[in-house]
Amino acid sequence: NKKAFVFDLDGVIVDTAKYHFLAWQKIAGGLGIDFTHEHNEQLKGVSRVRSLDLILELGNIKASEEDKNQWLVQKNDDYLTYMATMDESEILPGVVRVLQYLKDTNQPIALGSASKNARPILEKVKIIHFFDEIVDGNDVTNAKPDPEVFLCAARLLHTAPENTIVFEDSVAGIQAANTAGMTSIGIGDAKVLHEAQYVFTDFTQIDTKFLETLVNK
Ligand code: B16
Ligand code: MG
Repeated sequence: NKKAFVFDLDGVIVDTAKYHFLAWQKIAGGLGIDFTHEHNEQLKGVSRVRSLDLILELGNIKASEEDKNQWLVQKNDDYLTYMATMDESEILPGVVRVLQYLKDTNQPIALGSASKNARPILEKVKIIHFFDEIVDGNDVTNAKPDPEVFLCAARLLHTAPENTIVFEDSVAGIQAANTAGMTSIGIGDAKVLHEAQYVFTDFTQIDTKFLETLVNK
């Protein structure tokens, strides 16, 4: 059966979590909220709007839509400034080798990300050419753990969900892949990602033999 491979962006292909963190910390700091790395974990895979709501909940702050919109713009402006400095060195270890193997064996590849900045990031780190389809925060209405983003990617790649394999670093993303009936592969901490069917600390741990079994499953 023909397979398809879907990659999350932040935390899977590039380590942008640190930039999201710095940008959110500035917003939170301005509001007198103590926003830590631990809090940031809970924002992984979560949309920009929902992330702000979670930060405001943390500080017990009720805000007008106007204020919220202004903070969302500020946060993204800041994030874009960090993004401007990104290059190939930000690609996480082992990612290119896995993408190259899939390309060499003619596997359909898509991006499935909650980020609205996905395309420019892929361009900046120079790996956009690996992707047959890109589904991101501009294309979907329901954020992970809703399976919409991955179902949309599978549809565009003309592959059934049960033949689609998802690489994800967030709990919400693993849940989305599982709900879609896809094979979920967690990238990160096995304790955090215990709902995933397979977990690897990073792509250097994924060998060609494992990729072959996925392709031929
Ligand atoms: P943006 P992913 C997610 O991307 C990030 O994990 C999350 O931290 C971020 O808030 C979200 O994208 C929205 O990003 O502000 O750039 O639209 O992990 O689904 O690739
Ligand atoms: Mg992610």
